[in-house]
Amino acid sequence: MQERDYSKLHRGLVLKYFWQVARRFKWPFFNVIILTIANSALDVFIPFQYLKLWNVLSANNFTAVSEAKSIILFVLFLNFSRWLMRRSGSFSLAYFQANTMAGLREQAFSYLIGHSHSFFANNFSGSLTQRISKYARAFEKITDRIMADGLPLLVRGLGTVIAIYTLFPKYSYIFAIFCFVFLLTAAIYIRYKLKYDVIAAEADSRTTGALADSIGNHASIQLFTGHQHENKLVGEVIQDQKRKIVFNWYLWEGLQAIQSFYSLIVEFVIFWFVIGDWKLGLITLPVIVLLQNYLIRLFDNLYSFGAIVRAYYESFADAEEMAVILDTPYEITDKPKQMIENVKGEVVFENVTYVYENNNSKVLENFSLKIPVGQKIALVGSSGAGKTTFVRLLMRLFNLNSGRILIDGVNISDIPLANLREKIAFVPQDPVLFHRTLLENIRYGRRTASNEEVLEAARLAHCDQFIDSLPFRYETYVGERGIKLSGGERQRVAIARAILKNAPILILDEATSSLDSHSEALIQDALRTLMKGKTTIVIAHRLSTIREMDRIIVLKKGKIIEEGTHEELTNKADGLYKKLWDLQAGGFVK
Ligand code: DUT
Ligand code: MG
Repeated sequence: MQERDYSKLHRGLVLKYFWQVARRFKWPFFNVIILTIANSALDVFIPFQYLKLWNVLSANNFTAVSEAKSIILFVLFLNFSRWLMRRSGSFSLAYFQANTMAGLREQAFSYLIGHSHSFFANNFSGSLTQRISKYARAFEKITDRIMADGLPLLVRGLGTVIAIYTLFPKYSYIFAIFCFVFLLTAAIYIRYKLKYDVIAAEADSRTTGALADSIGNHASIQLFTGHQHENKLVGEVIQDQKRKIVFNWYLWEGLQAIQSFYSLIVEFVIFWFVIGDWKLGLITLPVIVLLQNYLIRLFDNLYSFGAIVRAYYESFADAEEMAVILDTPYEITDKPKQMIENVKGEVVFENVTYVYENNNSKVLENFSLKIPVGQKIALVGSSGAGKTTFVRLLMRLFNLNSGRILIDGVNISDIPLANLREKIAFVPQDPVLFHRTLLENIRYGRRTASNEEVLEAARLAHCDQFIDSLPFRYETYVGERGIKLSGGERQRVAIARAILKNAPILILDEATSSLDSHSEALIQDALRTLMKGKTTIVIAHRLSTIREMDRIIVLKKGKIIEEGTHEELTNKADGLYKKLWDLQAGGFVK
């Protein structure tokens, strides 16, 4: 978890994105505010009626009964209005919060998912998921505190001071000073305490992390009998968290202690004065009862202030993590200049240089390559040579550092992203699937495809062999990331998607590496059909699968070191390709 700095919260940023969604529901929002204010004002006004009632009853004359009755009828009316406002306010708040939270989740997801490949490489998906829900919850937390405590505190605090002023100014000054000191102390104290909140929150995420790491490695723990060892490691983290939490809770208790001490003193001071004023006949019994009534109610409200300040900081800090992402422009800008239609499939790399952010070494440097329309090329080379990077650049998952890439003579950075990617079918090295049905997963290749077309693609990719043996066949859910399928089965699903997509440029990154030789031979057949008339880039370590390619390109550290057909390259006396081929074919180097 990142170190939080509460003094530098981007409040404006958070409010800007909250408002973007909340303004769609501004009527329920204003409704809640007005009802809450009116309701809190009545809370202050009603005890006044009781004061009148005591006065009437203590006067003890003939008209007292009817007057008293009309007062309590009026109180009934006020209480009924309060009930009505409170209830409809709650409904409005529920409507407003639920709608805005849903809107915030949609807003956050919709923007976040458009970020670039590198963004996701640099941020854990688990923590991003958490940020979206924390963002929406922060909104709920802050609006809850404002409507339930903040606004009522403001109105009742002010209302009480004004009400008492009309009766007896001296006491209103005492009340006002008391409120001010009470709130100031709480605000300062909580600000000081925030850094311990951060420490406690960090300890909490450390515990979560340690638990997740150990549970995720359950297989290793069992294989290496690490149970006791893990108990000790995880136990230490839990104990450390305990120490931090206890200290934090003690701090909270400290604030409560100071506040209740204030209350005790102010109550004493007020009634000390009251006795004096009563002796002088300046204050009547009903007013004394009223004062005490106000005092008790105000204590309740004031105690909630600590929770408001805390919720305020926490909510803004939680929401800020997401607001910053919303404010980060996309790395890959989509400025549609030129659509490509009827793509023939000529691919040209011109002096392309690319460096990964986290890695200083250049993966591709001054790399040039021309693939004529319909040519089938193979990229080979040792692990880390830059093969996957090459195809990612062609799909514009990253921006180049220099150089350019052209498809049919059009620079790919001028082509709208959706248009570019619609023209390329890609089977990745390690396909990841949605936790949805097989049918939906395959259909992702072309979401408008009919069931028959999906089944046909599945048959061509030899998916039907394993799908038919599953209990729910095409309706089977594949588990998170496709974990319930074997590596080879996932590859076949990815190939079926590519077949369904049927785009003019086809890229296969180790597409059949996890298949057994028999399935691979069958799928090669299907792929051969698929490649017909398409520009194809095949990446493979198993060289037997690329023998028939028009051109084989051997990469080493991002540079082309050999190229030619299989025959040409195997005839080159001391070429790298020949060495690899001999290794794979004969099992040893002569
Ligand atoms: N690399 C990064 N960051 C990334 C991905 C890769 O720094 O997000 C580095 C690692 C590697 C180089 O880029 O040294 C090339 O990686 P690539 O995935 O292009 O290699 P490959 O040729 O596809 O290797 P393999 O055969 O193992 O798939
Ligand atoms: Mg690769």
